[in-house]
Amino acid sequence: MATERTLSIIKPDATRRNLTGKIVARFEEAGLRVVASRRIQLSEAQAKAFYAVHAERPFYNDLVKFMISGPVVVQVLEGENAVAKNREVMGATNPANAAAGTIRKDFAESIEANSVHGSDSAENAANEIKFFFSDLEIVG
Ligand code: YYY
Ligand code: MG
Repeated sequence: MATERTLSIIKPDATRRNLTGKIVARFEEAGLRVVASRRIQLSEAQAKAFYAVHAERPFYNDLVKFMISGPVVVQVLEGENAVAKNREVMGATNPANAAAGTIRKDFAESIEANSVHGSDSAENAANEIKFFFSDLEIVG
């Protein structure tokens, strides 16, 4: 498996509790390298567009409100099998179902305030990375 890139977002519940460094350490311990990083306040339009795939789901409006409730840290992670590896380190969407030692098990507050986003396929990763970063901002 060649080196791959994925998009990560450290969500507002985690930045609010000053957990950015602890979460980045989990990525680095798993062999993922941070090759781009920016702390931003998402606009409502950006959050809606980023999660457009979920627009018809019952949780969409609350998810958008949550994602704009405070700063987020958007990052590009690089490594062997980065998409799957990041999903493994993150744990299941619902922290109640997340495996021991995962970010969501250890830090998430709820299924909504679940501390991190990670791309779920190589194709989505490419699109999500483009959503936030230009090629010049990614330094491998
Ligand atoms: O990729 P992942 O973040 O693990 O889950 P998704 O199914 O893509 O849902 C995106 C996001 O939506 C999830 O991280 C929290 C929120 N959400 C929710 O609030 N309630 C649900 N029943 C499902 C998802
Ligand atoms: Mg998802």
